[in-house]
Amino acid sequence: MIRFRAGEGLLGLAHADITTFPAEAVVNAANAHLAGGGGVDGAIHQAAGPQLPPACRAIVARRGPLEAGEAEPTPGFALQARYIFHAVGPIWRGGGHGEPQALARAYRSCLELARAHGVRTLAFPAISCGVYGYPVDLAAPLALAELARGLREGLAEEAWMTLYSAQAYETWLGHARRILKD
Ligand code: AR6
Repeated sequence: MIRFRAGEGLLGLAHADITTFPAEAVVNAANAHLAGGGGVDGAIHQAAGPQLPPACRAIVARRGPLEAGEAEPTPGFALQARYIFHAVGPIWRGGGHGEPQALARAYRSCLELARAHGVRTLAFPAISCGVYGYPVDLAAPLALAELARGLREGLAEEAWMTLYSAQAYETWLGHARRILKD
């Protein structure tokens, strides 16, 4: 676990499972219909319990499917976290279809939800870096820069990247050491 400073805020990296991470809000790498799935989405649904799917369905019924870059909140239900911010990342299609902008927006949308809901600490998975195929060496610097920018603006106090594998943690750490200050 390591922390970097970003203005008044802290940007942390942890080799951890997001479902048990002690943050006020955890971010889910969801799909447009908030329909659940595999990866971190499956793990969060499993841990949050049976109240989560109806809450997700109600959101999509109210506003329609989410575009890449958007995020919507639900309660955390059985999670320790008070909220789940369901963010939809872009599907990687080679990088020339607005993927970087959409990925940056996904992180930004969650920081703005944190601000709106009085959440000071939130934890992110590596959005789009699994099934959606975003190359991690491109996603990591972009995500870290976007989080640092939001923290410097005071949108939240602490943002954590929870990396599920030791290899992912090392990759993100390498990028963080290059672009952030301890
Ligand atoms: N904690 C933290 N990170 C995790 C965990 C966990 N418990 N489990 C997996 N990861 P993915 P995407 C990492 O595929 O690429 C779903 O089916 C994982 O190693 O979960 O945005 C949705 O329903 C990877 O680095 O999300 C969508 O349809 C990262 O989380 C689609 O997949 C994200 O991988 C979204 O794809």
